[in-house]
Amino acid sequence: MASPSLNYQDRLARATIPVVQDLLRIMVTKETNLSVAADVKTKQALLDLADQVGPYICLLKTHIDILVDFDNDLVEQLSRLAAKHNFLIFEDRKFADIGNTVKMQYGAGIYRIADWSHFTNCHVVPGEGIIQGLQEVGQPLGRGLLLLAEMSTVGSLANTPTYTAQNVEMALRHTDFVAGFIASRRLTDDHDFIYMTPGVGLDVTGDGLGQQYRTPEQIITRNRSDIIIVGRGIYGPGKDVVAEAQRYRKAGWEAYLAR
Ligand code: S5P
Repeated sequence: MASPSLNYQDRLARATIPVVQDLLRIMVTKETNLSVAADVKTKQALLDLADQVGPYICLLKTHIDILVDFDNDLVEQLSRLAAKHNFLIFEDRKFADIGNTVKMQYGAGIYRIADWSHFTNCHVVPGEGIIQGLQEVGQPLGRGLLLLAEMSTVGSLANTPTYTAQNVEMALRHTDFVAGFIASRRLTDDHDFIYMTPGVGLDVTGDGLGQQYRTPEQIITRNRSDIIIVGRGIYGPGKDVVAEAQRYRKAGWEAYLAR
C-alpha cells in the first residue's frame, strides 16, 4: 500500500468523524498541533491557563477530577473559552471498566464528561465492550474516542506488540467512533486515525516518577504522530506560560512541516 498523505489538510478532506474534521480544521487554521495537558488543581487556575494558552493550541486536555472546586459554571466558562480561542476539549479520563459501568461514568455522575468533552480515552483491558459502552453514550453527541495503545512511562505494561496491535484491531472495528490513539507513533496505515502523544518536553528527559520526555521532532517528524501533548514543560515552576506555549507550538509545527 502506498504511504498515505500525512498532510493535515488532505486528511481533513478524508476524515469521516465530524469531531475529527473539526480538530483537523482547527489545526490547519491555527497552524498548531499542540495540546496542553492542564493538570492544575483549581477552577480559576484551569480557566486562567486555558485563556493564556488558548491562542496556541488545537486541544485542551483536562483531568477534571483533579480540581478541588469543580462546578457546572467551570464547564460553561471553559466551553466559552474553547469557542473564544477555537480549541477543542479532551477529558483524559482513561476509562477502564466494563461497558455498562463506563456508560454511567461517562454520561452521568458529577462531571457529565460526555456533555462537554469532545474527546475522551480508554484502556481496552476489559475488551471491546468498553468501546461499545462509551460509543452508546458518546456517538449520539458527536464525540470521539482515543485508545491508549501505548503509554509514555518507564515499564508501561501497555507497550507490548500484542497489546498495542489489539488496540489497532479494535479501533479498526469501530472507525465510526474511535478517532485514534494515544501512542508515541503512527501504528497503522490501514485507516487514517489521529495520533496524540504525551511525554513531550524540550528541556528535560524525565520527572522522577516514570514519565519520559521526547522531543516534538522525534514524535512528529520521525514517529509520524499528529499532536504533541505538553503539560509541565509549559507551566512547570518558573515557566513563562505564554512564551513556552509559543515555543512548543512552533517546535510542533516545524516538526510537522519537516515531514
Ligand atoms: O502515556 C501517557 C498518557 C497520558 S494521557 N502518559 C501521559 O503522561 N499522559 C498524560 O499526559 C498525563 O496524564 C498528563 O496529563 C500528561 C503529561 O503531562 P506532563 O506534565 O508530563 O507533560
